[in-house]
Amino acid sequence: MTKLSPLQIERLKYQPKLPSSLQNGVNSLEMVEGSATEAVRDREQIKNLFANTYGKPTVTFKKSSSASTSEVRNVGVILSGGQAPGGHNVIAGLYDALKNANPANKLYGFLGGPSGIIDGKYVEFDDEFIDAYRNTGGFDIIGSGRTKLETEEQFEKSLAVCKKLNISAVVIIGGDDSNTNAALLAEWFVKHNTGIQVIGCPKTIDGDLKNEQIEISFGFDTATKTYAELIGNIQRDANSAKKYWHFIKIMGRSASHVALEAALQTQPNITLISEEIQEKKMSLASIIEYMTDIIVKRSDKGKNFGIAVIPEGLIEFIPEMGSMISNLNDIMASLESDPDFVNATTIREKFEIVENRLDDENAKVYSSLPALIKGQLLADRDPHGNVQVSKIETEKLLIEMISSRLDELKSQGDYIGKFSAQSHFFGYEGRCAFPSNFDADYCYSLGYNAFALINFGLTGYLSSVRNLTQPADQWIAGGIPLTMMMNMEKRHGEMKPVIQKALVKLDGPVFKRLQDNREDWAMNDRYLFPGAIQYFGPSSVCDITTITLQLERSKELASV
Ligand code: FBP
Repeated sequence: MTKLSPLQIERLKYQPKLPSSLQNGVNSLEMVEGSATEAVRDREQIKNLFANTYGKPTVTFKKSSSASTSEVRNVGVILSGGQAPGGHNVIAGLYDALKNANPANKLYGFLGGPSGIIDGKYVEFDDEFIDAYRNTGGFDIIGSGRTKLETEEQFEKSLAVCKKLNISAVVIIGGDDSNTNAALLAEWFVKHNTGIQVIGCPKTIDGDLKNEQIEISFGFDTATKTYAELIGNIQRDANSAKKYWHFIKIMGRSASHVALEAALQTQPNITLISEEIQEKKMSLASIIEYMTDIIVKRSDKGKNFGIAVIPEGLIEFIPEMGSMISNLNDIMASLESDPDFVNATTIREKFEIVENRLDDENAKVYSSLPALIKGQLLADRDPHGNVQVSKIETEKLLIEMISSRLDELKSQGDYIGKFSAQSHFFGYEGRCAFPSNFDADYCYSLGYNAFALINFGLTGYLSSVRNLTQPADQWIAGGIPLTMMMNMEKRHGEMKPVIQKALVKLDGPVFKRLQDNREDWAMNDRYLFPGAIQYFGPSSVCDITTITLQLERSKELASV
């Protein structure tokens, strides 16, 4: 028998909370339709591409006094993209709702992400299987993957697998790219009269799959609390030893929500926010100046230590870097099939070939970088054509450049301090933590609600649970048409329909909290030590959501 940790044993007993509307099961629900919807941008193009699923209304669920019966349904579920705490609970909620609706219903899990539905690799869930994973972190129940579901051949293969298993609905648990896949698959299934529905669930620790209808993606709560615990621990160490500057890169592929939230929970000396850097058009040199200035001023006060939080996606937001990376992305495909590049015997030869292919200004930027970073920028793109920013050691780039700048200042007599830096990257540490109570409840509700959407015959919808800063029984369950969140963006050099990413709003209350405090936090050590996530104890400690969600929701409520 598998040995379980004491916390694992306790968490298996946790009963996640549901919105009151869902508490009597999906057969006792009424669906209320909102008005027809439109895409966020590029409406005509999105409408043409999604002729069968575009413009549907938002929906919410209400408890109904009468109970209906529900026909037998087989459903397939896919975990897609990066791990996020709570994924297992989405599946557990889906399973419980489906069995509650009709015990003859079956739930299949496709293995290894979207490729599972294409290749027909699956498992069938039963009580024992699901019970072993309740309230646990990770995606290991069925695994995940980043295959992009978009070709005719992939759709046909998926259809054949669904037909074989008599599956009439597929739930895709993923981020913006994976839910774009969900929208494409939903449209294809309707267009080909397959009768198969597709429902998405908003997942990503990055917190960038959100909009007016989706308050937050699941996993953000647990991941940010985990990083905040680690940053807090390092702050205590730094404040004890008083000899290191810690440069901490925090995950979040593009938007800086994770770094911002972790910073608000811990109050480090420096926090960079990519969106601000882009907005102010700050060059790499000006970022170095900004950070160096704080380091020198702290040193003048006898503080040769500190904490700098750096968002993972920073490099793409620095204007000259972003332009160079986008140029590099466009030439990557041709480079990969270029014999000179492929057969180059030294990395320096590769750098030279790249510099010759890039536009002049971009070539200058590329050649100015340390070899370590130049090499990392050539690593494989992800299946969506993005640079894998988690592999680019921006924290080390900053340390190296700041060190050189401090040496210059020292030689001019403008700095007499000591700079000794440690680099960290917190990302994978937070993606599979035991879900916080918030994520355990939210995920279970999202999964449960996904089956309600299926039961009402909807397709091309994202499971939505709102009013999240209130106790769970007051949460509002419903669905949002996926096309409502879409616009056209360039991917692999081509314009494609994609779900719009939510970046940090520089005029929003969350960034403002940092802006109002950062000068104070830079010089005075206002470190907070959040400690580990608490699963048991007073609700004010265990069930509390992120500062981001609280500030965004209170602004939203104030404007109603
Ligand atoms: P998703 O958007 O798929 O949830 O993944 C987000 C993320 O965790 C990013 O924060 C990070 O840049 C990336 O995944 C890392 O991907 P990988 O797991 O492939 O290394």
